[in-house]
Amino acid sequence: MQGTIQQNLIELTGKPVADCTDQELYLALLNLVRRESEARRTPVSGKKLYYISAEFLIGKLLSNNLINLGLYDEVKTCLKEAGKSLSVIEEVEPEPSLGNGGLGRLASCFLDSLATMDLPGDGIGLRYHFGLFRQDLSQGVQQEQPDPWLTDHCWAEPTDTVFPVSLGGHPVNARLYRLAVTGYEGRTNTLNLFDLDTIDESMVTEGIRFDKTDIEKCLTLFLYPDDSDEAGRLLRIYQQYLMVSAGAQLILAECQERGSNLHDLADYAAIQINDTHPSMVIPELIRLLEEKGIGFEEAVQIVTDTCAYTNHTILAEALETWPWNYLEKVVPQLMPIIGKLDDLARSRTDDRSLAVVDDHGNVHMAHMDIHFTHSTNGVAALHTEILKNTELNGFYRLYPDKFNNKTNGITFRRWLLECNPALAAEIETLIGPDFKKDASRLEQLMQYTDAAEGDVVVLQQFAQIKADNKKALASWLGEKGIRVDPEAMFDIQIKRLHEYKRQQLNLLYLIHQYFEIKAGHTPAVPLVSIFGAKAAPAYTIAKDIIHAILTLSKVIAADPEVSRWLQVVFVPNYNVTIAEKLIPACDLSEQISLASKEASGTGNMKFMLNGALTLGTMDGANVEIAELVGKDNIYIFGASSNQVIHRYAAGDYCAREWYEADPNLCRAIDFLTGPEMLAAGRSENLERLKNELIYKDWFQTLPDFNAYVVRKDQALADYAFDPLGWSRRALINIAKAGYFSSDRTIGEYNRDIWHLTAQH
Ligand code: 26Y
Repeated sequence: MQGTIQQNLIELTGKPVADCTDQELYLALLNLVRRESEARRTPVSGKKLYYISAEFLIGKLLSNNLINLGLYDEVKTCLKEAGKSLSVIEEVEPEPSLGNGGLGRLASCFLDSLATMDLPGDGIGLRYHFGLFRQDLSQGVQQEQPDPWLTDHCWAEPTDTVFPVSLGGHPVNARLYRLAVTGYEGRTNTLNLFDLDTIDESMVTEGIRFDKTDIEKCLTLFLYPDDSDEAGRLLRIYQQYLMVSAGAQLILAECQERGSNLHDLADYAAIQINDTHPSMVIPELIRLLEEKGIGFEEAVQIVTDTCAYTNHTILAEALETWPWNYLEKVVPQLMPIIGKLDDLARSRTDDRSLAVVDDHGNVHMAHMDIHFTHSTNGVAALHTEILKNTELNGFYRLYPDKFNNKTNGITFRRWLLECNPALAAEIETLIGPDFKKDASRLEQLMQYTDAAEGDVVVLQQFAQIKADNKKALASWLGEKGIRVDPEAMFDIQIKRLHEYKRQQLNLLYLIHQYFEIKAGHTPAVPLVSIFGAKAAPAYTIAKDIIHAILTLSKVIAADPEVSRWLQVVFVPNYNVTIAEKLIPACDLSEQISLASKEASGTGNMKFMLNGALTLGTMDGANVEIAELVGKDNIYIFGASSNQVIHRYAAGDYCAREWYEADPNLCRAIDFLTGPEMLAAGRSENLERLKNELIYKDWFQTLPDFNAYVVRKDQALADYAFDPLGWSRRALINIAKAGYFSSDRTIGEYNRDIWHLTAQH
């Protein structure tokens, strides 16, 4: 950068920093970051990765980019000297909600690591105008509102590049928008987002309703528009095809420019398919290669060599299948190719359950991925084993060499340096700065935990940082009218609302605790239980769970006898920005999915890195966390994945029996429709949830209830009676978190699948 930050800001705004508004400073900083990140763009030679994903949950970018470009400290100081504050200026920046959860955030962490490691790797996705939705809880139930982020000044910049895409036989133009992805002391890559010029935001009325049939006007308004009707499902296929067709054209154009003759595409491009949402890129690439004169069989080989697939779930309902006639409406040009791929797949195996098109005419996107890419990976060790041994066992037997594990990771730049600067500074004081680029160095912190007591002064220092972060969170909540006691234990469950993640188990514990307090059995320490979660708009039970938590929160707040000991907080509109405030302030991290159902989880990693202890089941990456920290430094409970899988196979799970056999459980469930709850909430929602738990409970909450209560009470007692021991165990968690850096994950993808060379 030429000149000082101050000189640059004066040049960009035309006035002294002290005279600028926050809006003006935000814009100036955005432009400064753009200039600096452009300077770090270098032409790519050879192979480049394209990470195609329906979601990129990027979060706010200003601070992140300033950190990565090495400008953060200087900017902060310069602003401070002029009486300005970077965190206040950041409030001006809207958070793009271009994702809904783990998969989208993972994609963003990966882009950060790629650029940091000087690897050429770009994202391909869609430029949704209103992202997912903004969650409003003011009426005691979730209501969805549009969440606009495309202000006049935003990070994604339009280009003159457009690609023709045929949607249902009708031509449209996909315009390319580019967003710079800066690496920490690394190269600048690009997130490519496609959109149509014809989108009409004014179509959206009454929350997030719009006419789903006017494709050219509505296509990219929202991520995952409600697919409870046919128009919604068709719209999702239209979205996916816009993304992959424009993306495939971009990839081929770039590779040809870099010297590819397309026969050698796999030497110029690696394409990672993030779950099944971009799977149509396979037939689309084949179609485009055929158009350029390459024969079908060779095209299939080229695409197989170029593409790889990541699976993020074993939930049957999340494995996409599309009826043949839907696809025929949206992408008639792909149908002959999908038909030929089906023939080819059938020629490789007699097992009909592995077909691309099943006997009912449904196209199985994951099956197409596994047959016609060279790599299929799960996202945590346990998840990959379950894929190989059960869900995808037939495929594993057919293609054992394609299967591999890539345990997820998170970028430590955002999830430590940015969100918890005090902790990062303390770590740097103790072990130096190298952990920022080599997370395995965190292991050096183990020296301060060695003795039974650990290094008391250091542990107290860490405890103080946690206490300060909790105060900061309490004051942020206070501004929203929510008063919490920062001396209490902060227990946090933040993630999408889904029955398998079992927010309802946490809810039942809180009701149980309510009864115990009423009976004079107060907990070892006051507890603040914090939730954040969005429910899919058409997911009734998920919305009922939100309603029940909100109602319980009201009941407790109105009861001084209980609220001295227990507070329940539901933070509305949970997003990346809010996660960055909550995670550094957490004592106990809730990772309580039904074992075998959470592919990995990545919030669990963010919490441990920030010195929280985990209360969790042996599921997803919790298993690897437990292995690393040891069983004394994590609270594990509940049925194992094997037990769960057997219970499903036996098909004899009966929730009602558990409900009737356990008086505590019965009392907690009945409370949902007791007079206190009914006075504060809606009977329809509460009754439905109660019935769901007693008569269905598909995700087996009830069998784990008792073990959960015991383990959680143990955690409260340990926290209350052995604070130094708690700090020591928290520090062990930090020291062992290095494995979960997305730099490690990306290194493994590159070693085993992509084979890119670093280029600065
Ligand atoms: C088909 C559809 C509506 C759909 C949309 C989004 C299906 C799935 C998803 C998102 C899935 C997702 O976020 N999966 C999560 O991916 C994380 C990153 O690998 C995992 O850590 C987490 O366990 C998994 O639930």
